[in-house]
Amino acid sequence: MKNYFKRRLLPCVLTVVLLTNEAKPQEIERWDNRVSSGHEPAGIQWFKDAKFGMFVHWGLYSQLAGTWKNKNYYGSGEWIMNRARIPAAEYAAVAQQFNPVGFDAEEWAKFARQSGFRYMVVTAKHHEGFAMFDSKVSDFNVVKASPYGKDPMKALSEAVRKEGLHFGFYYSQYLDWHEANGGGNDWDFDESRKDYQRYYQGKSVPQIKELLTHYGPLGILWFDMPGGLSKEQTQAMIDTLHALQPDALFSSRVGQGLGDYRDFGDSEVPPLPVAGAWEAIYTHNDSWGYISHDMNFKSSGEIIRLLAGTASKGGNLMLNIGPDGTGRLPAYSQKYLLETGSWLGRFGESIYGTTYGLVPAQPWGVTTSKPGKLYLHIFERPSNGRLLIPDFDAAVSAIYQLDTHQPLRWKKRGSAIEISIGTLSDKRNTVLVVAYKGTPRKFDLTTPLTVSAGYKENPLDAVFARLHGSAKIESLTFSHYFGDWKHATCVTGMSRPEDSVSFLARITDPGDYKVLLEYACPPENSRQEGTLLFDGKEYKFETLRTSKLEEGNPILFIRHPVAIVTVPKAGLYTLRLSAAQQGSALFSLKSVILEPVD
Ligand code: JFZ
Repeated sequence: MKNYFKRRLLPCVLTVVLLTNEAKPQEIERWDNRVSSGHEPAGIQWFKDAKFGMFVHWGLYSQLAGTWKNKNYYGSGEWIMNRARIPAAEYAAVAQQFNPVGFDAEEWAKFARQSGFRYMVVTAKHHEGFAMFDSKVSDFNVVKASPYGKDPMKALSEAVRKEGLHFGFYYSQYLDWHEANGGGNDWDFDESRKDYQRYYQGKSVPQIKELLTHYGPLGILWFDMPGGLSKEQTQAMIDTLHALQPDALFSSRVGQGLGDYRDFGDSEVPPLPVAGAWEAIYTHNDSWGYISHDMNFKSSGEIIRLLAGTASKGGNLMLNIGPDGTGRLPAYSQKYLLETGSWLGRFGESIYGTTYGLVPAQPWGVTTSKPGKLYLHIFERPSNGRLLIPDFDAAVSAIYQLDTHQPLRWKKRGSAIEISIGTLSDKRNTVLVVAYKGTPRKFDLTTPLTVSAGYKENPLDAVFARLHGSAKIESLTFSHYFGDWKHATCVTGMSRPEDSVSFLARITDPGDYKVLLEYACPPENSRQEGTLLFDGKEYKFETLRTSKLEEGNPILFIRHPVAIVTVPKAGLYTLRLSAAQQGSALFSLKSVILEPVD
C-alpha cells in the first residue's frame, strides 16, 4: 500500500514541483523570477479576492472514521480502502451503514459564512468511487445505496449559495477503487487489463456532467490526481465540460499543466510571493477524511497566521474539515473556525481582496497590500515596543491599528520606518495599517533581513540566502503518518568551501547574539566541519546527525547552537556559511537563527 502511494502519488508530487518551476526541477521559485500563470480566465477575480475557502472531505470513509477490523489507521483517512486493501464488494457494503441523519445543509452553510469562508468545495466523489450525490450514471451513490436515500449535495449547493458563498465540487476523475477500469485498485483488479478510456467515458465524464448540470452555477470544479490521459485528451475533456459552465474554475489537478488556477502540493505555501491566482490547501488536523482518533487540530491562532501567511504570498487558503459519518462537523473544527471568523470580522479588510505584501516576512510577522495600504500582521510583539518596516520609501500619511483605528506614533529611521506600539488587541495577530502615497520600492533578494534585540529569535530563512557555487534551494517533502505532507525550503548542495551561502542582515541593536543553525543531516553527512563567517571572524562547528531523509518519514530538524557573535554597532552585516573542507553535502539548512543574549 505504501508502494502504491509512492508509485502513484509521488510522481504526482513531482509533477507539481516541475509545474511550479520550468527551468530547474526541484528548485523552488525565487522572489526575482516569480511567474504568473500566463492565461487568466475572465471570471477569476472573485477567486483571487476570496482568500479563504472551506474544503470538505465527506464519504463512506467518514463512516469508517479511520478504523477497519479493529485496527486504527493514521494519516489520510479517505485512503483507508487502499491502505487496508479492502475488497471493493466488502467496502461497498459500508454504504448500508451510511445514514448521515445529523447532516444539516443550512447549518454547514451558516457555519461556513460565520467562519469567514468565501467559498466551499466538497467531495462529490473521492477515490473510493462512491457518489455523494444523486447519479443516474452509477448506482453506487448516496441516494440508491445508502439508507439515507437523499441527495445531500443538492441541499448543500443551495444553502451555501444562499449564504453568499461560491460553491464547488471535488471530483476524483481518475482514481476510482470501486471500478474495474478506474485507476488505483490493484488488489481487486488487474492493472494491465484496465481500460481507462472506458472509465472516463463510462463514469467519470458523465458524472461530472451531472454535477455541472443539476447543481446550479459552480464556482469551482476541483479535480485531483490525474492519470490515464494525454495532454490533448485532457484538453478535450476540459472543453467538453467547460462548455456546460464556462464560468466554473477548473483546478490545476485536472492535469497536464492545464486548469484555470494553480494548486500547490498538499499543505504547501510557497516561501515567497507568487503572482497569479493560486490556492494552498491544508487540513484542520492530520487527515482530510474524518478520523475519530485524530485530535491534532490547528488552533485559531495557527489558522489565522496560516491564512495571513498565505495571503502575504498572494494566494488563497482552502482549509479542509472532515465531517463524521452522521454529518456533523468535529467540535474543535466548529470552535476554532468560528473563532477565526470572529477575527476576520475585525481584521478581514487585511485579508479579503488583498495581494501579496510589499515587505517580505519579518521577525514580527507578514504583510499584505491594497493600493495605498500596507497591512502589517503582527504575530510577535517586539519586547522593546519598536516595530521596524525596513526599506519603505513611499510617503506615509498615517499608521493606525485596523480594529480600533487608534493612530500610532512613527518616525523615519534612515530608510526604515519605526512604529511605537503599545499593547496590541489580539496576541494571535493584530493588524496595523500603513496608509501611504506613491509607489514603494520593490523588494528583492538584495534587501537586507531585519535582526533586532526586540525578538526572542530572528530567523534568516533559507529562501533569502544568496547562493554561491553549487549551493541551491530545494523544497523537501515528507510526511509523518500517511499523506499528511509537509514541506521545508532548504539550502542544499554545500559540499565544498566555495559552495557557500550568505545572508545580508540589518542588525538594529548592538550586543551579543547566539547563532543557531536549523538543519537536517542524514548519517552520511554528519560529523563534517563547517565554517561560519561573521564580521571578519571565523567560527568552526561540526554537523550533528539527525535522521535519514525519506519521503514517507518525518525529517528531523535540529537547532544547533554553534557560536556567540558580538555586534559592535547597529548596521549591515553579512553572515556566511560553508563547508570547511570538500566532502558530501554539509546539511539541509532551513534557517539561521539569531537570538539576542540576555
Ligand atoms: C490528494 C488525495 O489523494 C487526498 O486523499 C486528498 O483528497 C488530497 C486533497 O488530494 O492527495 C494529493 C494529491 C496531490 C498531491 C499531494 C496529495 N501533490 O501534488 O502534492
